[in-house]
Amino acid sequence: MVIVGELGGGPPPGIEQVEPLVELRFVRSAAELVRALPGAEVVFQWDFGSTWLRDAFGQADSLRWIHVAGAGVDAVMSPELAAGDVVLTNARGVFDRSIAETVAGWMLVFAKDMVRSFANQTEQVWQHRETEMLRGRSALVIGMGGIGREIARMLMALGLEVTGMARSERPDPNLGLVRSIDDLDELVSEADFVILVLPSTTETGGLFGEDQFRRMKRTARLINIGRGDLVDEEALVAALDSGEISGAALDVFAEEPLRPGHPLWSMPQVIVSPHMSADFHGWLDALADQFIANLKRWLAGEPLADQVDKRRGYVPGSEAAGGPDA
Ligand code: OXD
Repeated sequence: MVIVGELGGGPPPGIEQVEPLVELRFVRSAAELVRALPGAEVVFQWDFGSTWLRDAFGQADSLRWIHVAGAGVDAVMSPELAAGDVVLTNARGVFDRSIAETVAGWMLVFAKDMVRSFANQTEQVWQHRETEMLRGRSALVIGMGGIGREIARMLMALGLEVTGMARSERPDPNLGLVRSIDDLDELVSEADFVILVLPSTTETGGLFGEDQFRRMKRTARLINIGRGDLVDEEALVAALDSGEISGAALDVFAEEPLRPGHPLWSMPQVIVSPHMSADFHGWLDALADQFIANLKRWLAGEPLADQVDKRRGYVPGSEAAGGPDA
């Protein structure tokens, strides 16, 4: 079994417990992976953003299972992986709550004008202001897997009117109805907060560009915790600059880390978060434990949990159970 890369600066916590059960090969570079892949049946993509495996996929002569320690599987996806019978699993369910808390936090930061309060405090300025209420505002959550559903639940608890959107319309126990992505143009113009929770796939790339920003309310804010390529960043900067939308909170970017000097860094109405919306104290243990539990299933010949539909880029059924998807 090959473990790809480092997360949080090291190997998966507790992985030594499987050493008696499988032969472990740790790789920390693309070249090491090319050497380690032949003969390996399992790859644990610990650094979920590494593209080494996608690049070296041709060397994988015995591969049967890839586990990605992340919500998004885009870094490993390729037409060859999608077409073949290698099973792909991910970190479904681990991040639902922490991402929902992050999203709610950003919305409160916007509504309560906290950025201004922090700046004023630094400068010892006492400036009384009135702030917005979240209660009664509308949120459109695009992507209704486990993460999107947890966000929806939390925002409902804060008193927002929440609309969920997925690939197709379906009934939902909390929202009554989840709307189809075909209704995006109509619904995006009604929302005070638009929250992107989608994976990066051939269908979702560039979903938000000039056209969507033009449709949004001038007072609306965009929140993206999905993937950077869902949004045309140039169009976003233009929409923020011209006041077409009023703010954005972004955890993901087309290129990460966001380059120094990028206009998004210095816009006061933008929250730039370094791809950490999910990462709570203990996340590395939770990710490693999830993989080890699945490895034990694998060794026992049992079906693996959290299998990703490789054409869709997410775990089907997580619409109802928890996990990242559309
Ligand atoms: C991701 C993650 O997939 O943080 O973005 O897990």
